[in-house]
Amino acid sequence: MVTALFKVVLMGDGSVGKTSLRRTYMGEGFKAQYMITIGADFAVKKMSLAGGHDVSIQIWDLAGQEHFKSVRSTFYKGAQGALAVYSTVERSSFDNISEWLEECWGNAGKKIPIVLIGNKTDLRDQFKDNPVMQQTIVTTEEGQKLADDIAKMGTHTSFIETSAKTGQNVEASFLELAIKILEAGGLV
Ligand code: G3D
Ligand code: MG
Repeated sequence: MVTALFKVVLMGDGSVGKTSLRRTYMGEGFKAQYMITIGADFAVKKMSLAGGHDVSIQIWDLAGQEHFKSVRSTFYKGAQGALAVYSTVERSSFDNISEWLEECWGNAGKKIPIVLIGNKTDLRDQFKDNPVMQQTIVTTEEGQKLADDIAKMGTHTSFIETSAKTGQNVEASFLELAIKILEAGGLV
């Protein structure tokens, strides 16, 4: 049985839905604390996992600072896991995931566990028959392939597709990350 507090970071391009995922997960009514110095905020949520593990996760979210690499390095310090988020209707955000990983692992000082998240599946469903959108849509197979490639780099990795709008898989994403962190630490 493990009782722990994990620092996790939400990373990915602006507008992919990081803050929405955090809000959907936490529910209304929580107050994030804002770290003005590094342009990030954080909030804590407790979860109970199978096997009697009680973990709290402190979720760090960039507050609109995605475009300022210079302020982000401290954001990753001490992080034990990361949600790497892209939008399934914006291919450029998918293409940029490898840069986010590099930055994260570089600043965290090790290859911390990753849950790769393809968000906005509700929009992808809406756009699936629209020929104009086909080039920018990222399929489930492409997401899974990228997650497999990340895992091959020697990192505990999962892939989940979400909609912060409908709530689909949002809770599962944070749970999955907690499990990966426990696995990486040899705790389960
Ligand atoms: P960010 O924190 O990564 O920058 P935000 O992203 O959470 O601020 O989301 C950017 C915009 O995308 C917001 O719209 C938000 O409502 C929308 N969004 C986030 N996730 C989803 C999703 O899963 N589905 C849909 N349909 N929209 C989503 P606005 O209009 O407020 O800028
Ligand atoms: Mg945000």
